[in-house]
Amino acid sequence: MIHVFVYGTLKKGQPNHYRMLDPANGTVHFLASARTVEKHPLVIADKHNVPFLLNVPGKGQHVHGEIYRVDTRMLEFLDAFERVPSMYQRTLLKLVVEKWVGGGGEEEAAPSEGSVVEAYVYSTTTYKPEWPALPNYESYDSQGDHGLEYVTREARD
Ligand code: PCA
Repeated sequence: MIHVFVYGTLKKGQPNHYRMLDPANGTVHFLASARTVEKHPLVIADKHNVPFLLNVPGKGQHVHGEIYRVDTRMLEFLDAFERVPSMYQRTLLKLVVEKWVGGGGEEEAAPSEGSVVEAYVYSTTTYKPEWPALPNYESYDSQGDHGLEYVTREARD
């Protein structure tokens, strides 16, 4: 079972979520909402207003996101889309389950609320020196009060 925790534009309602729903990219099943066990800075950076979870545990907030079960094809798609390893690095992260929905047919024991699970996350260790000082967020929303709307891949020049 491959589990991926998404906290940014891949979440439901965010600009890249539809890419996970395209069967050509593989399959996903939503499993749970969750938060990072350790605090991490989630910042919005670069000229395209891209969300990055900085690999700086202990700083920032307990970041909220969604855990999905994905197949290897989807994992390969996401790695390519997130430009691993140059833009993001995919690492395992500990998460506190908020609400486990599960589903998708395959038997998988449902962890209770508050239990700790591990999933892959697209975080970055290769950030610019000023990024840790940027405002950080607990839960990413491209349309949030910050006004830093995400520039989609298609809209970039
Ligand atoms: N996509 C990945 C990492 C940041 C982003 O926008 C995600 O949603 O988790």
